[in-house]
Amino acid sequence: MKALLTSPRTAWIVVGVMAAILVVAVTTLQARSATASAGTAAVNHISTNTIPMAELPSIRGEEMAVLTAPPHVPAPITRNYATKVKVELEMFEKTMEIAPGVEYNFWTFGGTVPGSFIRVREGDLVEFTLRNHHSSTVPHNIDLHAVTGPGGGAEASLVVPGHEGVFSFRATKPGLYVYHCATAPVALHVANGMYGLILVEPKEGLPEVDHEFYVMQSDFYTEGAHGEQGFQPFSMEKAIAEQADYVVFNGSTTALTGDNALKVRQGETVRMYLGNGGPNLMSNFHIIGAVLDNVYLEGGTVAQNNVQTTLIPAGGSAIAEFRADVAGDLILVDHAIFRAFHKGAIGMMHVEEVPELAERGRQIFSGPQANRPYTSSAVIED
Ligand SMILES: [Cu+2]
Repeated sequence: MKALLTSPRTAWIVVGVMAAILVVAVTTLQARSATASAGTAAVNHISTNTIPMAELPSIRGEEMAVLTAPPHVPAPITRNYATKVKVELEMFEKTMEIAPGVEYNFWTFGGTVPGSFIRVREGDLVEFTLRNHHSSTVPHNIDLHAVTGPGGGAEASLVVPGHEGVFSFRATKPGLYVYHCATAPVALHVANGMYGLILVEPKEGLPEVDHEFYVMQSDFYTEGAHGEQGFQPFSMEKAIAEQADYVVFNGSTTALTGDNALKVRQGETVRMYLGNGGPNLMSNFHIIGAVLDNVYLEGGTVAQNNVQTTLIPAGGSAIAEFRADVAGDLILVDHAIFRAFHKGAIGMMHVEEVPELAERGRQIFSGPQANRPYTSSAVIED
């Protein structure tokens, strides 16, 4: 370069070539930028066309919402019009067993973990009254993932102990949604059990089934190790490290086992409203001994068929449907399997045999046909 610049003529040639390169580069950049903005415009155009403005149906009359404790679900909605649904939900602290002989001070929506199941219809106007019992030690609120609006209702519903707050929202989008407390520190409120599910039933309804169940997974962090007896305080350290002592369905290791097992009869259809409160872990939901015929992934409106294990994120849900074709016990687990057998994420559904369907069941699954000694000819070398 130094040698080239010794001659003024050569120097001008170099400058000329560099200027030409610069012009080409700038032109190319301009062309790319034009293409990019054309692309952005096209995307915007598509998105505004594919999401039409929802028409809000007119509201006729009003009714009180029926709330249920897990594993129960309010009856399907038979109305064919939108109404004002009044939900009244009270929050209070309650010490309950998280495992046999292990007590935990849960913070609850309605006295259960997960909280009361809420069922409304697409288009309904939901008037929500949130009450914080005077014995509570802290303020609470509610963020419903079904709400379109700031904080999912959190700011509008913040109440100190002994107060109630009221706000309203339109259930514009059908699906199964998580609700949870969103009062700072949010993670602490969620870790103590403040979550539940709200179903916004599509206006055309859901196909009729024989049973509907409400099952929600969550993880808990205690000062003592899993199974350590007595009252166990919350461990912030383990929660931050995501080292769960308990991973459970419906708030305890025994909520769905023994006498609490879900019960159906052979040939009956089942719909499960599944949720995951977290606070940290994803649920790898699986039913040992069943294939899920339909799974509405992530609680939305599109169903996948013939699913073995469905992933439910923390703060997410799924709706699973199947028919109990074979009699016997089905086992609900988180298929991150140490959680099932060592941390509590296990439940049972007992399928009672129906005599007329017994033979059909045996054609689908034989049960044991042989168990006998045999002699192997294989030689195993070390
Ligand atoms: Cu709270």
